[in-house]
Amino acid sequence: MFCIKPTLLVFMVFIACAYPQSPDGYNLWLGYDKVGKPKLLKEYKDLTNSIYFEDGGEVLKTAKKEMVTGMEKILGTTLNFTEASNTNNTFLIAKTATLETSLKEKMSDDLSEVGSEGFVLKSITHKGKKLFVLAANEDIGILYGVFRLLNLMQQHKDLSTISLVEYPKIDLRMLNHWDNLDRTVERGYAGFSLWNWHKLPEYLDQRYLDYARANASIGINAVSLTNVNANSLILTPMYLEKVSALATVFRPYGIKVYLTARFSAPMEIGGLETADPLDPKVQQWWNNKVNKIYSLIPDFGGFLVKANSEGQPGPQNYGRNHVDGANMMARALQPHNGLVIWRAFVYSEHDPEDRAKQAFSEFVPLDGLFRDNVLIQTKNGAIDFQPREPFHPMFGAMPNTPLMMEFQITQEYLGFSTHLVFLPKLYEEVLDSDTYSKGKGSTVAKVVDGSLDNNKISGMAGVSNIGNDLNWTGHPFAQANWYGFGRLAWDPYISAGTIADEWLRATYSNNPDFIEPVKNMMLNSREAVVNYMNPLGLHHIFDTGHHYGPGPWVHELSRPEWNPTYYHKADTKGIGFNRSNSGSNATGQYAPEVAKTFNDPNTCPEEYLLWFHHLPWDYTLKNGYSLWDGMALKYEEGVDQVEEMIETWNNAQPYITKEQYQEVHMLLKIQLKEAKWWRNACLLYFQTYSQKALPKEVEKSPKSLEYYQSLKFPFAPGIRPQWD
Ligand code: BDP
Repeated sequence: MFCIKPTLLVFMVFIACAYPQSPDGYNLWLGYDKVGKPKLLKEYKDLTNSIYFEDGGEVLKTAKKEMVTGMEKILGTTLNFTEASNTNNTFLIAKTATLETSLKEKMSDDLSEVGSEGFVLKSITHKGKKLFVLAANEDIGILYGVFRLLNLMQQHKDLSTISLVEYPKIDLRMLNHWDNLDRTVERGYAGFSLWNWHKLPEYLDQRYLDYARANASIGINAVSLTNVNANSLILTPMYLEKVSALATVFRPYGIKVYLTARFSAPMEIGGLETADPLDPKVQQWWNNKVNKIYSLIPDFGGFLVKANSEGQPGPQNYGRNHVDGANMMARALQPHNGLVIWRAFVYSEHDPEDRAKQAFSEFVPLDGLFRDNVLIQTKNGAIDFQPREPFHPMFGAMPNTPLMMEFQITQEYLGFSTHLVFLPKLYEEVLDSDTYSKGKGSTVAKVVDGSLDNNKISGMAGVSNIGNDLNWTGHPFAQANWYGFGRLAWDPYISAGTIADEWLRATYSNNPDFIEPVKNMMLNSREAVVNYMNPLGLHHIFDTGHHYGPGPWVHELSRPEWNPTYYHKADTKGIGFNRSNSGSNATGQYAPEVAKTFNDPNTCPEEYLLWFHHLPWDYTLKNGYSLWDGMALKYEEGVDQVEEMIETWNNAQPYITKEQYQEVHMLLKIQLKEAKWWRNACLLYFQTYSQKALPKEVEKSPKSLEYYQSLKFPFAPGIRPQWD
């Protein structure tokens, strides 16, 4: 007879419980597995034995629904709610206004700290009994508190002594979708756009709701639906009705909708002859348009604008500046409390100045001139979402203007959705950078959350990596980047390690034998991609247009700063862009302490070396290797790191399903192939200048440079026709 040993049975049950509900990835980090540990389960059941959940509007109702959905799965039992609060309640969920006086007094310090969106989650002793309390000043705080509680349970945290006082450090926590009206997604690698414009407004896809749930669970409270390379049609009545339908789905989750506004819309859809921001007819057109939007969407967030950047129309077409343009829209939005998010991603082909300096030169003189409801959205670095960039010098340089951080979650320059790269490491590095604008400790995080300069409003945006792929983000691990962005927008001081830990537990398993190695793999993955793509401060050496794979040799594009050769400047003497005070002096845009460090190759952190310096091939690196050898070894290290990732994932097999293993394994194989492609192509190309042999540790390329240069990818994903 076939018989399973009891110990094996226990082991099998344990493994089965470790599987998330839906191995296809659709549930994201909201899979809510039943807690397998009996003691912990009992603790959770005791805490939630008798629940009073305050009744209220749609956000509170949503919070209650989410609690039921999540907790019933986690506990494997139905929840017991009481109509009114009573002394037998073990768990009380209520807003400050309805708390009984003695409880209110007990919690008043905490509640005064958490503002309108925060919450207090505490296990206290009340009238001689243990009471678990979730309290907040507003409905939305309760919703966030419910999601955090579920998340803590998913992580199997002990709640019996919990005392959590939480509130978002940043006001606007926003996703920017670069989705076109034809459902293609610029720089999107996870399928087509979620927004089915054709079927809206009548047909509301379940995904809209699941998308809102996921966002709210990590505190995202704003979404811009459309591409920054905007189409004016989105502002026409037909599309606004569709937008309104989406806003209605998102509202119960505390999410406001924003749209990208094309600056020339008054001409394209309004029949005006100009879009000059100082023309009263133009101002009136925007006022009317905005009024119409608010009549359909009373809580509309505002406009996100890309103007005079990469060919987009803007105020400069009429001899005006960014202040004129942004303030015109701000005037229209102000009566409705709407915001203008004006992007600082500008550079011009007619401006011979180093591209890295141009945004600063254009915007810093305008500090303090924007209206109160304008935020300037600034990419994390001065070029463009590279695998590594020093922080943008505008951070810290505009104390009288709220600077909103723009990170890219979609992996345009980080291997699309085929490479496993945990981006919170990148975000953390930027946020922790010290601008020195008000002395030591003036970190980018403090600029962005507004605490350094006492800004009235603050924001962080992430360019979304979401599409209609079954698992939302293409790569299962790219979900962690969406999750991590949300967590950092809520609190820019949380560590990448904490985020990885939380996400792994909520998504895969709580088993420490799984968590530790996989977490390390995630935390090292960003450095791996830097090593095999852009080590030592190299940047923008991607193939043209689609940015898929290496193209350091590209030099014939019409705009000089679109050519990789502009950025690496390799020649027989050496490599790198001299942005020091002996070169373009981009370093001069930083505070003197930072500039000093960057100016000298001996003090410049080596990860930024070739960003700021053009150095001879035999320049000696800190580890004693020549620049050429050191660079080649970095490329090799990147490839080796991917090999290690594959090994780590192989060892993780016992803790995940076969499908989960297989999916990431196949993707890692592609990543390895492409890491080798990067190493081989870049080293062969740079070798034509260095004329030096590769160090023996570096694997030789099986193919020639001509082969790599001949590769063409006309159908690489994420591109829009005008970038061809
Ligand atoms: C670049 C992208 C381009 C975007 C642009 C932007 O290649 O598709 O339109 O950024 O941020 O990175 O506006």
